[in-house]
Amino acid sequence: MEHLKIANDNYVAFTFFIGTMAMMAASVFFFFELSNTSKKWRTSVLVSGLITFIAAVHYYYMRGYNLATGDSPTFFRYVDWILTVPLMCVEFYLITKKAGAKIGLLWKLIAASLVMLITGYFGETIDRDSSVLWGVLSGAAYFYIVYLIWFGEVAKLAQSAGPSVAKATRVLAWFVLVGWAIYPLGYILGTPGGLFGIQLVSDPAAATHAMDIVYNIADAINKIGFGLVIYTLSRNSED
Ligand SMILES: *C/C=C(C)/C=C/C=C(C)/C=C/C1=C(C)CCCC1(C)C
Repeated sequence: MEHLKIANDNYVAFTFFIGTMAMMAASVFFFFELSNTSKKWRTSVLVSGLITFIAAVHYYYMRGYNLATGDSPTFFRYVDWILTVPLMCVEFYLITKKAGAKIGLLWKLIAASLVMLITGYFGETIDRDSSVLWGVLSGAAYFYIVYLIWFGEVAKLAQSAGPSVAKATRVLAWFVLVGWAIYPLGYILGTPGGLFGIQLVSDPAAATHAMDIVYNIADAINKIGFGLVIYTLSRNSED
């Protein structure tokens, strides 16, 4: 059997390894902290741990797949997102529930995130030739989520949920607006021939590598950072 070695300048493999460890460490942290989290916030912190745990398992596989084949593990990537992004919607629902969030809001967020991810998957795999169209559809669903969180129901409920929930929602809203916007950048980088006439990396292999590095960085920021905001809320909230 051929021995697999990671070249020192293989930043793709490096970010897959560090991503795996970071997701594992974050999961252990969130799970162990559950026992000294107040009852009111326990489900929210548990969901934070589930998000990083699901990602840890996928990163473990993605890292192996990438090392063995040199390819981008698009399939595992999207399976991971399809599970973890709806769980992030659950977090918004849970923290605004005390202010009267209805289950319908959760379904709206989940439906929009599924549209965003399924169209993105089509653009990256099945229908590469129309990646611009799929990217635009995905972007529309993304902006709908941003709208709900910044100006729509989530924003309104957070305002009436007390100062600590309002503050945490504001920080999470920034994650969605800025942190999640890193993903379309990865998509543009990885699209052959570029997107909207933007071609940042012309060599196809280099473009895929750039895309994976961008996605890996975005996942670490968004999954661990998001969880830490919830964790901080669980410690600070006096209401
Ligand atoms: C933990 C994983 C997260 C938070 C993943 C988020 C993914 C996105 C916000 C992806 C968005 C995309 C677009 C807005 C357009 C291009 C296609 C996608 C799927 C990369």
